[in-house]
Amino acid sequence: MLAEKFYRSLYRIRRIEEEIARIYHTDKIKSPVHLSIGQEAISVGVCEALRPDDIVFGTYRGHATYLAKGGNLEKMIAELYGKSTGCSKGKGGSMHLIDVAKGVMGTSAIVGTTIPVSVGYSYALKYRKSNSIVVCFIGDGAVDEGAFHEGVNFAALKRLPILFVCENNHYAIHSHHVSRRNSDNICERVQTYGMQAECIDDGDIFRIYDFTNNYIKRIMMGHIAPVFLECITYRWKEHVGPNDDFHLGYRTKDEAEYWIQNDQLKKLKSLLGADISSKIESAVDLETKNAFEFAEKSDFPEVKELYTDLFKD
Ligand SMILES: Cc1ncc(C[n+]2csc(CCOP(=O)(O)OP(=O)(O)O)c2C)c(N)n1
Ligand SMILES: [Mg+2]
Repeated sequence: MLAEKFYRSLYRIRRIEEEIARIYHTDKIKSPVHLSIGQEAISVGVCEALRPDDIVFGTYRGHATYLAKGGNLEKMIAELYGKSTGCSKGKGGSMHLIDVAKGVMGTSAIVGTTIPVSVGYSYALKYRKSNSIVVCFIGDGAVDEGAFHEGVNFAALKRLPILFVCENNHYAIHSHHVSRRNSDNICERVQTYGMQAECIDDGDIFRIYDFTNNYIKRIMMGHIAPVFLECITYRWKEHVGPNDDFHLGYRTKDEAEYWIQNDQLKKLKSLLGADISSKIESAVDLETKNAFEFAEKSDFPEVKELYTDLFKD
């Protein structure tokens, strides 16, 4: 049952990020964290529709993307702790998550940098006649970058198998999108490049899943072309860090209220019987506990590791 699968993935991500927030003040986590709490349903809805060979690239707010696509949990937590067992050997932190075996080809701290890489990857897939797709997750802030326009244009021109997913939470750090550009209609801008673009404005996980599923079906039938999906969403926590930030004055709690009421996790739970949800929760709670213990027990990288992996051999 879809709701059960979605709930398991969504609850797992929420639970893990809440644990990250809870222990952050202890300084055991050695990297800044950009929590996805409130936005996770986008990664889950998209990734649940993907096949193992599909590829994702994410942003520095990438815990949800990495986990939803099956990235290894223990290695993610160890990475946040800066431990050698982390997915980037403890040298990348929360913003540089990767799990090649699961098709998570990387998240990046620099806004928009995964766009050209994603487009290049999807070009390679088409060239090799693979029927896999690339999903390139970006924030609304990335739309302001030149790389976005170059990437979208090239993908449309070459009819590449790539799904752009823009998580529009309205803000780039503390700047609202209407203070950053003349038009607030991102889809309209993308359509000028000759690409199909649609917006899901209510955060509904089933709609996000269906959209992705339909895209994959079209690709499998040989209709190869890029697509752009804008998902309106809301970040509950501060831009970076574990706290709330409504006291800062750049946004209001009222604005958040619709999204808090609309929490997909709560909605999914109401679709499941209490026995099913509590079974899922206990399994995830145990897995979470074990992952943090794994990170605690792991070692920091040795000093000689400082200069390894800087360049490809
Ligand atoms: C090229 C570049 N410019 C500026 C920054 C600083 N910066 C970090 S996050 C961010 C906001 C990006 O907002 P958005 O893409 O909407 O993602 P969100 O944080 O909302 O998930 C900026 C400007 C950066 N990391 N990279
Ligand atoms: Mg944003």
